Amino acid sequence: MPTRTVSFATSNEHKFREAALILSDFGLSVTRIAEKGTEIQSDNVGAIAAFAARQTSSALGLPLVVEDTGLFIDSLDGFPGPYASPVYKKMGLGGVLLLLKNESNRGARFESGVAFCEPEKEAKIFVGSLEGSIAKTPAGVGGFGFDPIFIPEGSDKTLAELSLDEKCSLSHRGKALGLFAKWYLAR
Ligand code: ITT
Repeated sequence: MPTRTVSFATSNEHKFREAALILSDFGLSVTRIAEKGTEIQSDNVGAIAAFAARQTSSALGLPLVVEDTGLFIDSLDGFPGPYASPVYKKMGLGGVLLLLKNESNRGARFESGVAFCEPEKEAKIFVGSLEGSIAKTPAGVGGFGFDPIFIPEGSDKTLAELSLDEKCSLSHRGKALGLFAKWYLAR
């Protein structure tokens, strides 16, 4: 039974659902704030989340969490990295698969940066990553974003073929939010 509530700022409903599931395992319930602050340009997902968390927390006068995810593809020198959102919207999964056509090195990783911030204070940052590879073709209907083409290391299924519980138990987001929850509860 959740005993404490955390505010989570995101424009992404899927991300919110995953965050709520992950944090409920720690007895934390989550309230969504649909407005998330400015996404600065940086290679560092923790720094991106921290800037938005500090800005939104101070604007609303509320302690809150922001999470930023990047997808880093080895053979593309880390592209799209933190620019996963515009790349997903403009190119889609098909565009990314086309960039990797005939590429044998399909290694990739998701990185999640979680930032907790209280108004006018410095953000506290937690990071988690998930190593894996880019599939040759999309598979699965679960999850969101790049899940249908991302195969976690040690698996033969894409993230979109896993249940939400299975995805969250191994994901970049699950790891980073797990670190946040432990710290938050121990404060
Ligand atoms: P907020 O910044 O408002 O939270 P967003 O959708 O812009 O929402 P991100 O910048 O963190 O979130 O993520 C960028 C994109 O990366 C996102 O739109 C998805 O397409 C993709 N993405 C993020 N997390 C993912 C995940 O767990 N699995 C697959 N794709 C993901």
